[in-house]
Amino acid sequence: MSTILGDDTITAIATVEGRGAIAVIRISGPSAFAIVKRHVRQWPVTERHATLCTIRDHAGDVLDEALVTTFAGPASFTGEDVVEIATHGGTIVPTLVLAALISSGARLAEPGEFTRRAVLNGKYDLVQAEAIGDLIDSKSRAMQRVAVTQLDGGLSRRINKLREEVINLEVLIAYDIDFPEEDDGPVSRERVGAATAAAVQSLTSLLETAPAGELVREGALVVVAGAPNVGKSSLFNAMLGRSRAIVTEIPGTTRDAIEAVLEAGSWPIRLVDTAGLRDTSDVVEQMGIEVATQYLGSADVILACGDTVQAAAETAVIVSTMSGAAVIPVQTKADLTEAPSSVSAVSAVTGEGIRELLVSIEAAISSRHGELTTDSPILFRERQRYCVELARDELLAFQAALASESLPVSVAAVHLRSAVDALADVTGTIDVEHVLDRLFRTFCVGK
Ligand SMILES: Nc1nc2c(ncn2[C@@H]2O[C@H](COP(=O)(O)OP(=O)(O)OP(=O)(O)O)[C@@H](O)[C@H]2O)c(=O)[nH]1
Ligand SMILES: [Mg+2]
Repeated sequence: MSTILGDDTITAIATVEGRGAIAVIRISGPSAFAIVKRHVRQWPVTERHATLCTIRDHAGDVLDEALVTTFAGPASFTGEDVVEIATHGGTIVPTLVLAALISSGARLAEPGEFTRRAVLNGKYDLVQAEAIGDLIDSKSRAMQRVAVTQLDGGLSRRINKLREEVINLEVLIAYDIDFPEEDDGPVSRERVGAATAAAVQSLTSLLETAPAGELVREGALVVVAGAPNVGKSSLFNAMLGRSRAIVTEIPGTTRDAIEAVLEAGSWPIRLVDTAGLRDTSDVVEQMGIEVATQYLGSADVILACGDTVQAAAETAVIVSTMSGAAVIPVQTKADLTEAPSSVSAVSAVTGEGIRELLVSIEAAISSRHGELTTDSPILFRERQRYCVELARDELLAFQAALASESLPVSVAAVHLRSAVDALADVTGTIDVEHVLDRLFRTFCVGK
């Protein structure tokens, strides 16, 4: 693998700004070692070993005692020479060290530029680079799990395998094109048809993972709904484990929708508390109800609250007419009644039934979207889904041309090349020689 070196050396503070124990300044590029050497008296002798060093500015004034670690390219994050300097935290020290490196010739990195160089140097593919962003942006355990799997190359391997499947198809076709005189040669139409159908199927099953990916990213929308004063905000707070929404004994307390993120088993959820549904002349309350109605329309799960079994069931019927969501009737204030109920009974006061409700929510989401398997690859970004969909459409076009015999095979094969390209776009791999290599290796035509 040849390393593409950026012609300049970039640097940035890699940790979040503010008060903290340490900050890490990263520098990458052909002059990284030379630049850092100007500011470090005892240059670290052993690569990849953190060495305590004194960092100085141009005037020789001490800036900090810091741990310096060197990574010679290509065995580094970016593939270039990299140095990481772990200074004391806060704002001043890391900024002074950064300024010293810049004054010695480094350039302040653009956002994502370290990862960009890592991709250009083949250390990561595009999916993995996206996974780094997703890992950092993770808002739930589920998202973190998906991102770690993608970073490990799970989705990339699946994509590469699919691409190979299509390339194998191209190989079959190429044989047909090269040796048309062998009428019923080793490659029958049936064989091509079966291989195409199998590839379409593989792409379709991968596409089916996209909704789960979107759900992990966005969180399933779970809306707490019901008449005023039934205890929706109290339930919302009890599920979150903190007082987020205002609770009073006055009906009509909640006016706006309040959102919070939490996890129900394996799914991340966006839990929303809404204004109580009723006919009212209060303009602000009406607007709140309007907002609640919109949330109900796009909900995955609705908790239909009522302070009796009967009321919860009635609420469930009403919200079912307003939404296609899974509806769970929830009897609130269960501590005030003794009668066992057939619906989920919860108490915000005693905490009774809250855990069970979360289990029911998880089951409702899974029954709508399938079990979440974060350890197997899923399409997690719109860009990935778009490329895979494009690849499948091209294969379907090829399949149709093959079935109708409307086009010469050599022309129909253009769709296969487009499918391969679309899959290569997912991981950022462009490899046009691949099919030729494979053709000669597999068929040994001795040509
Ligand atoms: N005993 C008991 N009282 C509850 C429970 N949940 C809520 N309450 C009381 O019921 C009243 C209304 O609670 P809220 O949580 O504000 O009800 P809400 O449905 O959000 O009301 P609006 O926002 O006005 O629609 C308050 O006085 C709460 O203390 C519960 O589980 N047990
Ligand atoms: Mg409320």
